[in-house]
Amino acid sequence: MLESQILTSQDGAVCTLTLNRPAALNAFTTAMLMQLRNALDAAAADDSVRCVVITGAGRGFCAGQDLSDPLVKPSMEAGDLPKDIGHLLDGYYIPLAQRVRSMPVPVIAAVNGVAAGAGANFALGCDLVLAGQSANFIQAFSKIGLLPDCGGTWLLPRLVGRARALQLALLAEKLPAAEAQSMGLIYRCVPDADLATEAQALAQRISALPVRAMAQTRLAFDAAGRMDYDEALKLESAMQSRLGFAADYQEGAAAFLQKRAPKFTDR
Ligand code: T3D
Repeated sequence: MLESQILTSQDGAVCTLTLNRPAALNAFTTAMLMQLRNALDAAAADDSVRCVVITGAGRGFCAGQDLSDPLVKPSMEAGDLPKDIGHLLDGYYIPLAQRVRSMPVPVIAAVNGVAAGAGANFALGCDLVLAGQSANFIQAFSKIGLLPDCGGTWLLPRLVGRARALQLALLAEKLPAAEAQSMGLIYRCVPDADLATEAQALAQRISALPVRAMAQTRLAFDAAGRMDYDEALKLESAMQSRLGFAADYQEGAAAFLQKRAPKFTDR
């Protein structure tokens, strides 16, 4: 039987998904994209999960789309018709990117090695990106005549500004994790040997916090990006109103006033 291309494990309230095609630097096949989305769906539906960590097996995080996948492999014979890559994006990458962005709990990318093309932008679409010091981010698309996908056109200018986004996308150079941190592309670069421990510790810490409010914060940030200031203020009010009725706010505020540790349960 074929080994699963996504490994799932759980420690307490933290679910870890591992991209598992190490011989190809975890490049995405269509089977893997489906399995990853299914694993995220399962984590979203499981009330015992309060934080998700995504990492890669072996020396890479993800080398982007597997260019040998029959769905995208270029025609090498005269007379073959080129394939429509848009179908791949519509059927696999868009639902995956949207799934991450709509998770009811925070998602951490633990980037353990190279993250290229859609692999880089998939990581950057997660809520917090930790990377090992030897990891690199590469917007590899321009090298093969494509533009940044898997959310790249939206994410990059917002994360680092237009000038740097164009630098990354046009030149497609390796961006070391430490530089990615200093330009604000990722949350933090850590020593390689500490990455897994740091990612799990962060996820465990988050899982004890009000995760529903965190997921709502992500939604509000994304929505505010499409609004003017007054609209964003109104949205904050509407969303805060709903959070104010939820158990976590009652618990958090009561625990503060009673000088005790809170126990958060909303999701
Ligand atoms: O049609 C479409 O493409 C639509 C979708 C687009 C979304 C995208 O993600 S486009 C971007 C696709 N990704 C790339 O172009 C990156 C290609 N890979 C590389 O440039 C390099 O592999 C890396 C810079 C990522 C790493 O270099 P290095 O020297 O550390 O490793 P390597 O030797 O190149 O790769 C190791 C193995 O992984 C190798 O296999 P082998 O020769 O040992 O059997 C290599 O072929 C394989 N591999 C790496 N990336 C891919 C891949 N196989 C298939 N697809 C890949 N993307």
